[in-house]
Amino acid sequence: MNSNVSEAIALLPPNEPVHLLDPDGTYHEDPEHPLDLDEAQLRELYRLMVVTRKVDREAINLQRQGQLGVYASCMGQEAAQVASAYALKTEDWIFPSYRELGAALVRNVDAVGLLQLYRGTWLSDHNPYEHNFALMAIPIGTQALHATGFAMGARFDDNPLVSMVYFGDGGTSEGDPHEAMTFAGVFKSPVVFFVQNNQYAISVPLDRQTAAPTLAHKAIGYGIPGYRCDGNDVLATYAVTRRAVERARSGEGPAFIEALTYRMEAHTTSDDPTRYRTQEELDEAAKTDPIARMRNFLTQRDLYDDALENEIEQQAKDTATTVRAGIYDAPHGDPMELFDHVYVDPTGYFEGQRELLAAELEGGDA
Ligand SMILES: Cc1ncc(C[n+]2csc(CCOP(=O)(O)OP(=O)(O)O)c2C)c(N)n1
Repeated sequence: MNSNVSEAIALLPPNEPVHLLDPDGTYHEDPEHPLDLDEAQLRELYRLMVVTRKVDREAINLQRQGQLGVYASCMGQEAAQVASAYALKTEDWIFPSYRELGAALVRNVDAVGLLQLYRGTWLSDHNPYEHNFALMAIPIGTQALHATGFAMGARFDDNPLVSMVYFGDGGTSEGDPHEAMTFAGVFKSPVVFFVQNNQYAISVPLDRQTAAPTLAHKAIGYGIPGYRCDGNDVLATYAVTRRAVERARSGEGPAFIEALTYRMEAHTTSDDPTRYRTQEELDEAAKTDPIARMRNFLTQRDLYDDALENEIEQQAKDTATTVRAGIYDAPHGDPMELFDHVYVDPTGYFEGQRELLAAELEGGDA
């Protein structure tokens, strides 16, 4: 076989996504994806998913009570997010979209800070350098460029970090990820493109998003290997991501991972999903719930009991209570702060805008 052809074939994703855990918790050995997690880590993955779901629900409730302007739930995507973030080292960087609460909690990003952005009380949500976790990106796919550039800079500095960027199935149609992947492929940037294929981009289903056989097949066009995993399987997602991350770290270049999952909630709290998907579809998706699956696995291995359940439930409740206390009626801050961290040397036009807002606030018109 011509070597170009065999090289190209090596970039193609497997026919079936990597899957290690059945919904009833049965675990399938896969020599290519060995489980290098001890008992404490297995419990930790479960705990992180439970806490994520609890805080996610609290955020939806807060939005319903008028405390958040909007919120984008990650319900159903906990395994994809928690496992992929967990597969990184703490020195690695994460570049999230607006839906990555689960990844943020792996990095101990304060959920109160994160949700301030959705409340509109604070200009950003946290200090990225404290957690190696960039700010949430609302414009689709822009963070792919940031992650790629950041990874490239680290390589120039001989810093062995890897950056991982999250975007959705819809994001794969945008120009920014395309540019980022083109660049990363050519220059072998140590970046992992982690795509949560949650089946919808707002109301647009996957079959209207792309004519590619799978999203992971797109990677070959950039000279990047494409991988696929069952994104509701926390162990498969961890194993696939871990390999891709270590491959990138060792200088072999970027990777593209398509994690197959399902967005159980609305796109955001402003969306009405009953207009584009059926209850039957939702019921079917609920059978693949990532949290129940991991609980079944832990139970089968005698790693789960009432004491653990109570401990995790209590922790999840406590975190949700802290979030509620921190967000409820949180003061809105000084609108003039909007201008504080934009430029080191502000432009004249920018200064003009600052003065305009100050005058409006003074006049009581704003
Ligand atoms: C550049 C840009 N275009 C359009 C939008 C409006 N928008 C917000 S979310 C979204 C769909 C994104 O879907 P996907 O990438 O699959 O991610 P998901 O929301 O499902 O996680 C769109 C089009 C935006 N935020 N930014």
